[in-house]
Amino acid sequence: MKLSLYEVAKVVGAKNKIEEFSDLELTGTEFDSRKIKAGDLFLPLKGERDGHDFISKAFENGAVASLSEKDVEGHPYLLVDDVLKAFQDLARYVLDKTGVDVIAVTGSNGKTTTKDMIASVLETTYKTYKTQGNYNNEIGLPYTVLHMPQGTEKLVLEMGQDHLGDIHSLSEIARPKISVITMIGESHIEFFGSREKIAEGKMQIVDGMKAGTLIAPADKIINQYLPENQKIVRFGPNEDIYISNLYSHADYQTFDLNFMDRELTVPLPGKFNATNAMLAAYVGKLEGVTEENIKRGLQEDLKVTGNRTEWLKAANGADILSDVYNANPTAMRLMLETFQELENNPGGKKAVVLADMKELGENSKMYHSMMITAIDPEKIDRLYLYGEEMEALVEYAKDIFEKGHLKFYRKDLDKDELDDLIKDVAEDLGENDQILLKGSNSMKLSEVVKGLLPQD
Ligand code: IGM
Repeated sequence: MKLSLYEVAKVVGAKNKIEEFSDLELTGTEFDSRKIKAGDLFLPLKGERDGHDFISKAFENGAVASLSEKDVEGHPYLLVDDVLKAFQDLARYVLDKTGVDVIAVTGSNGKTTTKDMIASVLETTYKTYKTQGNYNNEIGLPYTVLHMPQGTEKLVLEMGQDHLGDIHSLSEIARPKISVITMIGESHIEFFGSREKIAEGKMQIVDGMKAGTLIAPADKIINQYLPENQKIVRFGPNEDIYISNLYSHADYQTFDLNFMDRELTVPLPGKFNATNAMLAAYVGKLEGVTEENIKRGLQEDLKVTGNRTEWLKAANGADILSDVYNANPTAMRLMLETFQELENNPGGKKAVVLADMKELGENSKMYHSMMITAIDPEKIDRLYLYGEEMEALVEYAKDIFEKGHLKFYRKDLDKDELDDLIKDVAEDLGENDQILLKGSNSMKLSEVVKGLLPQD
């Protein structure tokens, strides 16, 4: 949506004299200076490095203004105490101003597929936008809001939780009209301590809702946290909404729903995808989508997010955490931390494959070598590094990994050892192991993942 500098200044409570600058139209917002386009507002967030160090880079790349926690020379800026908070306030403002309907989705597994299915159903009838990739945290959610196209009527937002309270803040920003909890699982139980706490965290999805609808599993664990001022719809056998006559095929499911006349088909494997589709169909009903369109949205038009972080099963049973489509230092560090915190599978070890992060500019080698501070050899049994930039990390990693536990593969003008990497990773991987792969798309780590998956 179109925002002007003065308008944003008001929303974020800019503390500097903005009258010094003339008002101007902002075309977009970015926190990664590599992505800045002419006319954008830059948001210097804290990651591996402090975004404030990149303000001049952002202006070079065409930014017309920046938020900032300190004074900026020679360019329009808005002085605030906390850039992240300002960014979130701005997202809240945009939601108010546009009046878009927000559908929020959380759950341990299946939230991404469910989000995609809901968006696919709504898209048949409304101008719809949804969370891209894994942009489901305190930065990703406001980013999604600020990137929704002009005229969006329905916004489907994924909400992730690493810690108790995360979903509370996200719900306060998003103020959902409909909230969907796909399941109460066990992910990040190491931070939460118990499934109760996970349930409590998920249920905070209603904290920002006025009068709306909560769709939640029949799982008793959430009963103690149910809100009083919302319409509540539970799903499961003999509940408010449920599946019957389910026929599960290798790559599609057919089933009936107690609130629809037609039989439905989803072109995805796994019974849980019938449940995800039921949730999407129900949201469609609530929003006035016809049965015909619901069916079409789930069956013909369904596109599920492929390019994101995903857990996959290797042919030998090992767990693969694949995040092979883009990379920046912050995201790589977060992923390493998350992966290392996971409990090992019984009798299993952990392996990590890291490939070059592209377009990091003149300090690229430094960013790569700094990853050493995010790697704990007590937790990682084998480290595979691949690419010219990653070679900078080898220098440091070889001091902390024993011989044979660190392997380097070249990719430069003269040589590409991708095939050796694929072969070694597959050979070394035990059936109880967990393996993380991360790097920029152009490094083709997707080929390594492919080499581990069951061949069809
Ligand atoms: O984990 S994230 O990717 N995230 C995004 C939002 O949705 C959920 C997932 C993430 C987060 Cl949580 C926070 C930040 Cl601050 C990513 C970032 C992020 O983009 N960090 C970045 C950097 C750091 N540290 S982007 C980036 C850097 C690009 N920058 C280098 C440092 C490029 C650059 C290189 C050289 C130059 O001269 C100028 C720019």
